[in-house]
Amino acid sequence: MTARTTTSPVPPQSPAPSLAEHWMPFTANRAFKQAPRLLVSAKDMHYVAADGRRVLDGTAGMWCVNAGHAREPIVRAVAEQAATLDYAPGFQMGHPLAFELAHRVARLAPGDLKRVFFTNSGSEAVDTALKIALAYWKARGEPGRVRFVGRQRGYHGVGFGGTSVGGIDANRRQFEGQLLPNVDHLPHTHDLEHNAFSRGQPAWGAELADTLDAVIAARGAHTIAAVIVEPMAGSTGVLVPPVGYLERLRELCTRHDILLIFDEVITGFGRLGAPFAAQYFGVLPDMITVAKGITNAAVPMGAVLVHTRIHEAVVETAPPGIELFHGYTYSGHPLACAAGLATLDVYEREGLFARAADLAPYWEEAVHRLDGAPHVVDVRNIGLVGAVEVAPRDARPGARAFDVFLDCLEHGVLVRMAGDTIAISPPLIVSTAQIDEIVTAIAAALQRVA
Ligand code: PXG
Ligand code: PLP
Repeated sequence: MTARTTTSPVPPQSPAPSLAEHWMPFTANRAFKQAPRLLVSAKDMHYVAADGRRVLDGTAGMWCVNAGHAREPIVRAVAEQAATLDYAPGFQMGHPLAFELAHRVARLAPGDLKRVFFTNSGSEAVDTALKIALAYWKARGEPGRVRFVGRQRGYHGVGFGGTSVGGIDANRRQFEGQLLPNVDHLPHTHDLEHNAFSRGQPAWGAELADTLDAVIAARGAHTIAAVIVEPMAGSTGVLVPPVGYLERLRELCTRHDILLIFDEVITGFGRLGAPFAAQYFGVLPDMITVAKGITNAAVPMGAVLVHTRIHEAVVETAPPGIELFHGYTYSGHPLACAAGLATLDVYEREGLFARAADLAPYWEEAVHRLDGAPHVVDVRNIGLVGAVEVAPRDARPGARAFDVFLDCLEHGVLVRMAGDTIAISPPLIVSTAQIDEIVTAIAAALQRVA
């Protein structure tokens, strides 16, 4: 190391960082670096951009900042934890906060999903759930149950497991031929012919769940470990499950003794106005994967909520020793646990899940003001989630929605695009005036874009 010899002070304005080295995730890197969009701070419902402009957060970051940004109790909990116990090994050692958080999460969980395995992301939660499913069937003496069933347009993160059960073509194409074998995909449930401009759950489409029956007939139930679906598909552009659809998936899985996994990375922690979508829809899966809102995104964390009967088979009846050969350096990281506990306190103290439920009718009315706006082919909503689908421009899928995103950002509102759909999902602390502001910005953008 060379000693610093200069005595000149640090320049008051540090130079803009080089953009070359950071290979950005899911980003058109070359275009971004030509015209970067940088956020430098955030508080409650707003970001501040690098040029000093305030931006209203219509997307809770990326569906994760459910209590709003930089909430004081969460900031304090993380800071204090960093100074108290920054890290503790999680294998064959523990620290109290991980147990406390697991207990608190289990209290919110539906049914008997009372065992909690911590990960650091939704992707890791999904891969963990798939591995738990395999371990469960081995423990149960049915090692031939190795197949997974996902769904077209499903998003389950970017691990090899999640990519394999996922059904977004663009995410699979670069890795074709090298994903998990033994995966089938159900058809997605998006059908504008029957369901355009639905409010809440669309009426048509429960029978789409019967395609699972065909997969079972073709493969044999004795080969299928688990079915994994997002109860409401988020990333692919907000696909709301038709009335009766999830119930039918549950019935088929129960009848054939197949595990049902709900991927609630987006829907967990209040997005629909209940702790989990499982409670919102009244359908009980065997495992739930979560991430994002579990810590209000202040520190990365994910988890799998597991039915006690699965835990019993894998853990309680195993020979002495390690029961599941799986885990992460940062499973149950102290900072994430501190953030999680403080986050659950904020949700509870402010009644944010109930608040989301109370706001949902206003939200629905507001979002459907965009019915009939230029280019719009569908508007849909559920809980505090809304989606505006536009007709693709020429043969360039996503181009028009991207322009809407850019236009809204220029006018101080952050929305997301997923293909040709503009998705909105504000923090659950959003005001009705801010809901209006988001919808007005999208309406104005739709008037301006080509
Ligand atoms: N499952 C689901 C249902 C998700 O939505 C993941 C797994 C993966 O989580 P991690 O933490 O590994 O990213 C997700 C993540 C978007 C968007 O714009 C959605 C996600 C992530 C980033 C952007 O829709 N979902
Ligand atoms: N526990 C937690 C962590 C919560 O977030 C909430 C709701 O926001 C509750 C309990 C109680 O739920 P509710 O306010 O809907 O009665």
